[in-house]
Amino acid sequence: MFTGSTVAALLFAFSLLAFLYNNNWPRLGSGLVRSGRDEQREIKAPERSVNEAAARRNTAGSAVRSEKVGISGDRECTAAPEARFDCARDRTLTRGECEERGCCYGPLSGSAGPPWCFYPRSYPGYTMGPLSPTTRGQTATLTRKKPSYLPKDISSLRLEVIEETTGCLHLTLKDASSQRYEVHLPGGIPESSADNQSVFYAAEYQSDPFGFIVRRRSNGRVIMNTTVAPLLFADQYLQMSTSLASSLVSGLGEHYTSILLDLNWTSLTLWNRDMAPHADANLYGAHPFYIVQEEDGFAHGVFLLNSNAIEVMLQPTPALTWVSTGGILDLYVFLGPDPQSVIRQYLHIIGYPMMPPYWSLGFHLCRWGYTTSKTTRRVAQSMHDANFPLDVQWNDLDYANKRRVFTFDPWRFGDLPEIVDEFHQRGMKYILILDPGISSSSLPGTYPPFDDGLKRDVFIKNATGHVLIGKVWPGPTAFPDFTNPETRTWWEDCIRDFHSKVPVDGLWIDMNEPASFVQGSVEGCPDSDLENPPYTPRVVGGRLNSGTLCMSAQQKLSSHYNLHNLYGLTEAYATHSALKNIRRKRPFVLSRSSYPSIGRFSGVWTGDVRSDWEQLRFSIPAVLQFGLFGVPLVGADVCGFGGDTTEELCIRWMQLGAFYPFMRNHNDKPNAPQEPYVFGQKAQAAMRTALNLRYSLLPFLYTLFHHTHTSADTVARPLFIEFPTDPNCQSIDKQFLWGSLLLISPVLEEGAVELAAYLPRGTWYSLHDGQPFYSGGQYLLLPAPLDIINIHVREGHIIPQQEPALTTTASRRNPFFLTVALSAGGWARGDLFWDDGESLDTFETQNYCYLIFIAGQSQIVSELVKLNGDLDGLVLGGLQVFGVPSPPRFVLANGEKVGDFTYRTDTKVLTVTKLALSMSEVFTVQWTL
Ligand code: MIG
Repeated sequence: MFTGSTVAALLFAFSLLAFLYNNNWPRLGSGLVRSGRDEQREIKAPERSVNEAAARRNTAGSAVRSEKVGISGDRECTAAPEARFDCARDRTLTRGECEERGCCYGPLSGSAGPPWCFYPRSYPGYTMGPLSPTTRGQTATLTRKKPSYLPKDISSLRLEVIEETTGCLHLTLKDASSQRYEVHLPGGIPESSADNQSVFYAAEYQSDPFGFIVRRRSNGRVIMNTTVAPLLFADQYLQMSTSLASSLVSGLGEHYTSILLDLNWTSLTLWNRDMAPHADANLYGAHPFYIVQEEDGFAHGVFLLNSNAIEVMLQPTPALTWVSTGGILDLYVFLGPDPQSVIRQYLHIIGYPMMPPYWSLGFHLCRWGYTTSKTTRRVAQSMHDANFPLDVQWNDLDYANKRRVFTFDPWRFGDLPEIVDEFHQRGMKYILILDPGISSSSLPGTYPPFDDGLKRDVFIKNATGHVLIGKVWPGPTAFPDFTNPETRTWWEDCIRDFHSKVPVDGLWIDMNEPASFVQGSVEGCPDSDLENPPYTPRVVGGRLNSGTLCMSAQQKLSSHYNLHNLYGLTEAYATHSALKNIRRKRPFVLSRSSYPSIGRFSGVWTGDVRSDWEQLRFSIPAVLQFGLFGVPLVGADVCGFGGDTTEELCIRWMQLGAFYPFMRNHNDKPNAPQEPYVFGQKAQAAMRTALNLRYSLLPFLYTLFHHTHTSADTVARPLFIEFPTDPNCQSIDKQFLWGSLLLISPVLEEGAVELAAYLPRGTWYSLHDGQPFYSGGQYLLLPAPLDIINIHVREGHIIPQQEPALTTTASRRNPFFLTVALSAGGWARGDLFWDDGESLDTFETQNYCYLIFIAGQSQIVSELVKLNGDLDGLVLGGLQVFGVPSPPRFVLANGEKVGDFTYRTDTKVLTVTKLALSMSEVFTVQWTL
C-alpha cells in the first residue's frame, strides 16, 4: 500500500528516450483489428466499421479515415461545428498558427461554443503495430513518426488490453521505453480475469492513426470511439477524445452541478482545491469516473485512473475529451448493463465502502466558534433538554492550543478529557477537527509533532530538498507526506498520544487538498515545467500551485505535481488505520478532499456550502454523486455553513438532512447560531419530528450500509439507478431514494407548502399515514406544510424500524417495529442487518445477525438467516401494514390473539402495537380478513 520505490516520476528522461526510439518501428498497414482472443483478425472493410462507429449524431463525419490526406483541404475541414474537436486547447491560435499545426481554421460568430481551430478528418497520430495475445488480453506497440505540436512527445507507446471481468475492459497506454508515474491505489486492484466467451464488450482497433472502438456486444452500440480525434501523449499533456453513446452523463466530480452534466461546450477540471462550492470551479475532490445512461435502460461507465490535473471537455455531439497533465492513460470501461451494475463494477476496481459505526448514522452537531469546553458542554445539554436526538458532539479549531493539532487549549479547553468522558457516560461520542499542517514555528522542544516529524523525516520537501513550509491556521506549517510509510507510523503515534489524553471517537480531516494560504510555499516556487506546464487546465486561481503546495515539492512516491489529488486519500487512509489500531473499533473519519477509493476509509462532506436555497437544492446531486463514486457516507452541512440561515431554510435543511446518509449541522464562526434549540417552538417541533423520523429509520439505513459494504449497492440513490427504463427518471435530482424503496421528496424552495413529486409506476404509500398513491409514472402535487417532509414507501417492501431515542446507544435497545407496504397482490419483503454497531469486520468474521421478513397471504413471518450477535433481549414491539384491503377480524401473534390493533378504513392501514416478540426467534403475525 503506497509502498515501494518502484514508481518514480522520470519526467525529464523522456525526451531523450523518445528521441532514441523515434522512427525505429516498421511501417504498419492500416485497417481495423477486432479484439477478443477468440476473434483476433483483420477486418476487411475498415471504412464502413469506423464510420458506423463514429456515433450516429456525429453527422459531419468527423471519423478519422485511415488514409493520409493533406491538411486543410476542403474535405478535411467540413466537420459540423458541434462535432469539432479543439486543436488549440493549450492556447489561442491565429489562423496561421492553427494551420501550421495541420488543423482547420473556421471562425464562428459568438465567443463561447465550438472551437475555431479544430482537427481535420485525418490527422497524423500514432500507428499501431500487430496485436499479440497476453495471458489476460492483448498488447501492441504504437509509434508516432511525425512529432505533434506539443513539447516532449512520447513517440513510442505500449497498449495493453486486459479483460478484467465479463463486464469490465481495461486498457492502458504507457511510455513503451521508460517508466512514468502511475497511480497505485491503497491495497491495489484485485486481479480477476474474464471468461472471454461471455464478455459484454467487443473492441476494435484502428491502426493508423491509432484509435479504438468499444461496443456493447448485445446490441452493437458504440460505447467509446476514440477515432473521432487524435490521441496525444506528450510528457505533460495526454489527450484522448471519445464519442458518447448519449447525452446523459453523470460523474467527473467534484463540481457544483446537477446530476446530469452540461455538454454544451463545458469543461470540468479535476484538481483538488479548498473552494466553497460554486459553479464552474474545481472543488475539494477528484473523481475521474463517468456513467452514461444509454437508451433502453442500459448504462456504462468509464474510469480514468490518473491523479494528475485533469480537464474534461464536454461537447454536444455528444463527445468528451480527457486531458491530463501527466501519468499514463489507464482506462477502465464498465459495461453494466444496468446502472447499478456499472457502479458495482467500478467499486470492484476501487474498493467497496467501509461499514460505518452505527452511532455515526445518528445526528452530529458542530460549529466553528464553540470557544470553550463549557460552551461545548452547554450545547449538548441544551440539545438534551429540548429533547433532540444527538449522538455526536464536535469541536472545530477552537479546541487547539494556538491552532496547533494534537494539542488542546489549557485555558479554554483544560477539562476536555473530562468532557469527553462525560459524553461517553451519556452514550454520546465526540469528534474534533484535525488539519494536516504541522506548525513549524514553535520553540524547538515544545511541540513534539513537529520535532519528531523532522527527526523521522515525514514532511514534504521543496525542490531543493528542504522541508516545504506553507501557511495554514497555526501560521507556518510543514505538510506530512502520507505516501511515506514512516509518516503513517508517526501520524499514528501522534494520534495515539493525543487519544490517550482525549479519547476521541473519530477524526475530521479538513484542509487536506492540501490547502495553504500562500501560493506554493512561504518562499514561492521555483520556475520549472512542473510549476508552469505547457498546458494548465482551467483551475481556480489560474495556477496549479494556487492555494496549495509547489508542484515541484517532493514526496516519497513522486512529485506533488503527480500526487496532489491523492493527498486527502492518503491522509484518510493513514488516519483510518491509525484509529483502527488505537481504538480497535470501526474507525470514523470524515474527509473534505477525496479521490477514488476513499469510501473504503472515510466519509466525505461537501465543504463550505452557503446557507441559501440554491445550495440546499444542489446538495442533493452532490450527495448522489458521491454515492456513484463509492462514498456512501456523505452529507452537506445542514442549515448551511457560510452566512446566516433563516428559520425556514434551517427547517427544510434539517428535513432534507435527516435523509443525507451522514447528517451534521455545522456553521461558520461569524454566523448566527443554528442549533435546533435556538429556533421558535414550531420550528423546533418540525426539526424534532425530522430527527425522530431519521432515528426511527436507522436500522434500515444501517442495513443499506451493510449492502453497500458487501455488495456495492448505493444508499442515497438517484432515481435513474433504480428505474433505468423510465425516461422520466433520467434527470431527477430534486428527489432521491434510500435503497430501492424509500422515496424522499423534500421542499427546496422558500415559502413553498406544496411540491410536485414524481412517483415512478406502481403504488407508493405515504410513510406519514400510509395513504396509497397509484402512480402510472407521473408527477403528483403533494401538500408540504412546514412540519412535513414527504416520504413514500414503495409497494412490496418492509422497512425495519426502531423507536427513536436521544442517542443510538439508547435507541438500539428500543423495540423494533416494521412498516409493511403490501403490493397489489398482498406481498412484501424486507431485511435487517444487525451487529454490535462498532466492532471491526463483523460481517467478515461472521459476528452479526441477518433477518428476512416476508409478508403474504395476510401474515408476516421472520426468517433468521444468521443469528450471531446482539439481538438478545430485543423485541418486535409492533407493526403497521399498508394496503390491507378490509378490516381484520382478529390478529394473531405467534398464534395468540392480540388485543391492541387498529384499522383505518380510509387509508387501509392496520396498526398493531404492544407486541413483545423476541427478535432472535422466528415470529409470525397474522391478520384474519
Ligand atoms: O479555512 O476549521 O470546510 O468546515 O469549519 C477554513 C474551520 C477551515 C474549513 C472547513 C470548515 C471548518 C473550517 N475550515
